[in-house]
Amino acid sequence: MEDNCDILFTGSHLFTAQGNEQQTIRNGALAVKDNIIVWLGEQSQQPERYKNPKKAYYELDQGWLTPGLIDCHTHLIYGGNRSDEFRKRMQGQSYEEIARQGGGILSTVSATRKASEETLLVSAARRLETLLNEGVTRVEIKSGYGLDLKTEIKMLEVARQLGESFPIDISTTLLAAHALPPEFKGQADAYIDHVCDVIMPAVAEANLADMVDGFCESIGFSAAQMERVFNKAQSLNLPVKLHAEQLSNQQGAKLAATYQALSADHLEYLDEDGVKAMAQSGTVAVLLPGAFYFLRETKLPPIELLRKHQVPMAIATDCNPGSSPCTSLLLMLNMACTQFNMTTDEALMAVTSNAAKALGLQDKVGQLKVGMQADLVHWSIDEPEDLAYYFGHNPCRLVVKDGLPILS
Ligand code: DI6
Ligand code: FE
Repeated sequence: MEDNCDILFTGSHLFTAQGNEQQTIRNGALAVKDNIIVWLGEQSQQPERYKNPKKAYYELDQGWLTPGLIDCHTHLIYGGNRSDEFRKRMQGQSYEEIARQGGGILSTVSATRKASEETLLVSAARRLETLLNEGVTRVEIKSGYGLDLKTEIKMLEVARQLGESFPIDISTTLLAAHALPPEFKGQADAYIDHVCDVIMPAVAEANLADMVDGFCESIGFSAAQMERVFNKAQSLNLPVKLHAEQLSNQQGAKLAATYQALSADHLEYLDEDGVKAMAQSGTVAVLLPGAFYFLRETKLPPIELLRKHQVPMAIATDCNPGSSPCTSLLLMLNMACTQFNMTTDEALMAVTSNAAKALGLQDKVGQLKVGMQADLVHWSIDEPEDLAYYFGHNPCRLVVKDGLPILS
């Protein structure tokens, strides 16, 4: 039949992440054609024409079908690791002290510059597979451990290659303004010139970055320096986001909002002015419970204010060797609830529709809705909130991506 579908799912409940009365559909069915969702609803209402799919029919045994999860903030590609630094921190040194002594981000920069593309690819692929096994179908990956043109490009090329070789979509972000490289010591403004005049145009020309990010912090770059990066990004038509208010309040979120940033991330030290600015510009608050936990931060991000001003909240792993060596987005769901006092509903939206928004992809992924890309996960859980309730447990049973089953 002309009007048939390719893939049909029945026998499961649906968590749509639409945030309306269609948020959950009990005893649902969902039909896919050309990798796009063409119908979803109660199984009893299913149109006749979708009953004999051309490619695959999944008769699921209860459980829940959700959109593929989205990890919207990672530094997944890096050389070496920093367990030695963890040892030092556990002996009393702080993250900032270690950074000021030339360790921290710069030690990963040195390891990443030395690593071959192949080495970076293999180690990042392992981390990516772990995410995929927990139902993650899109991952944002930042550069930022090269801090020179050659290595920033090497990292972004590895990110693009991962997207080609894995059944997972990758969004790439240029984070050249992550730290001051040793060859520019004492010359932060000159490095920002180099980022704007050399690195950004070359990366844009090669179409290697979907977005631009920076680290606005006393151990990173000032708001004035970030503004220069954002101006350049705007002239290259690249959307921006920002690591803001992680260790102190630098008014970074406000600046990011002025540039219609897709997201401002971390935000432990964000104040109400910053929250209001984000609400106005529609900037997503990306919260990173892994970094909060691993750095033993005690200042909580202002969840109550974000809620009050209706700023959309996302959660991500921040997977990186220094502040969050974590590859479990499900664990982040649990920690967003237990540590940040997010509700289980907020946590679920934070890894689906709001995470898509943080990447500017809210019209394409992150919801079960007619017209959306068919990135689908089936979980053996009784209720959607079980995804936030369990920790150290993976109820993912099946991922369907690009029309093909990945796990079972
Ligand atoms: N904040 C973070 O938590 C990561 N980057 C950043 O700007 C950590 C990066 C690292 O320590 O390697
Ligand atoms: Fe980060």
